[in-house]
Amino acid sequence: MSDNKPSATRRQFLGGAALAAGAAATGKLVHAQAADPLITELQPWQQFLGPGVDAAPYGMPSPFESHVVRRNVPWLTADSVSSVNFTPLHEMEGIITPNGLAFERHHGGVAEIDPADHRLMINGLVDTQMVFTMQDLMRFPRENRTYFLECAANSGMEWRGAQLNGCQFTHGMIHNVVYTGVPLRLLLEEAGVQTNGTWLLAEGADASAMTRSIPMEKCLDDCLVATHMNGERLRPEQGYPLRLVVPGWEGNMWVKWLRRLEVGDQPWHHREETSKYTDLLANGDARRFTWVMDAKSVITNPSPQAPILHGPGPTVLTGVAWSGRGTIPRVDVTLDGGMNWHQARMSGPSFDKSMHRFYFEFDWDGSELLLQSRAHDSTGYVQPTKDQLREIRGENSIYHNNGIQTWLVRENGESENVEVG
Ligand SMILES: Nc1nc2c(c(=O)[nH]1)N[C@H]1C(S)=C(S)[C@@H](COP(=O)(O)O)O[C@H]1N2
Ligand SMILES: [Mo]
Repeated sequence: MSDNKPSATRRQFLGGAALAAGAAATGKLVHAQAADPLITELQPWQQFLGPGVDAAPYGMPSPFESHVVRRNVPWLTADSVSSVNFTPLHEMEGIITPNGLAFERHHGGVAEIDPADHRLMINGLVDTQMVFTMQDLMRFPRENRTYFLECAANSGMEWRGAQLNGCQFTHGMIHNVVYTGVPLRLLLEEAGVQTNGTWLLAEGADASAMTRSIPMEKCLDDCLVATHMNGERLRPEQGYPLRLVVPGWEGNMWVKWLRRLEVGDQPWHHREETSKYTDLLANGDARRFTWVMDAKSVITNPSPQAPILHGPGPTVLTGVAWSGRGTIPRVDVTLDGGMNWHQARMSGPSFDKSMHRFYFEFDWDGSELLLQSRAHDSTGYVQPTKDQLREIRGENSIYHNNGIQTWLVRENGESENVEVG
């Protein structure tokens, strides 16, 4: 390394490239510093050999990314065994949630199960009761599909007004993962569902023995019994070695550590389903069995945990959108609390019942902004405002809040969770 200082022509080239990219995006120049010592001077990491290939047999993110973690809100639940933490949406790009960042929701902590000791049983109204080992399951044809999982309580704290300061906490009970699994239909066909078998009870092997009733129609449609997430085995937190995937439906039905499937002719009565997983309507009636997650979106940057640090000028806004009923062909964004809407640019794969990524590049004049995003799904449904939802459901709801989120961005680039009337 005799000459590590870039030549004048190379420096001009780098500066020129930066200028061209900035100009293409916004028509304004990004100012590159002429003689930045970080590019003109030899740096320590250029002078020594780094660790070799076996330093981390299972690789981890850069130590400079150590702030990118799941976080919880300690006052939300009494203890961490029956609790929840949140995906750091404001630190992510694309549509896939890395396995180590997928939020967790447990009712009895994480079960630690040796796959050699794990069994899946199918009983009830079937021709043949069956017990599968993990090896048995791996002999069925499997599929790869990308789906979001959203807890029905996501954004639940926001019903009465702006509460939590950051999209991680307001919207982070969601993850989006490529699952590998056996279609549930194939296992049910193997056991032979009897004609009066209209419901399925799914049971987990954890201490909470989480049980959920699912209509047979959904089970035979697109549910998976998943073994892998994002190319590797499920994480213990996500139900290793086996979890039920119920695409587009609320997270509590996606039973983890799946050990038993019982076919019945009516739904089972679950303690939680009647008390907790029920939406109260404004007139006091309960809205039961509302399983599909309606279209929803949130701007992840800028947001309270992700202020604008660069000042006025070219600014990239981004966020995510999803629908339990299909794809997201379109997202609108507003910078002024809904007076003017602009169509955002969708980027990345568009899968059914999966997260979608959107961008909106704009020239920030440095004045206050009221940012909102509004998702349209492939059925034509448009994400409602929080007030529109409250008209139907009142203020005492907890679950299924898919209302439009507002961030107030101040002149200094910091932002906070607000509501506009
Ligand atoms: N066995 C079992 N399955 C479970 C739960 C549980 O506590 N035990 N929690 C449910 C709830 S309420 C949600 S929102 C999702 C959360 O999935 P995650 O931990 O992968 O985020 O799992 C569901 N499946
Ligand atoms: Mo949940």
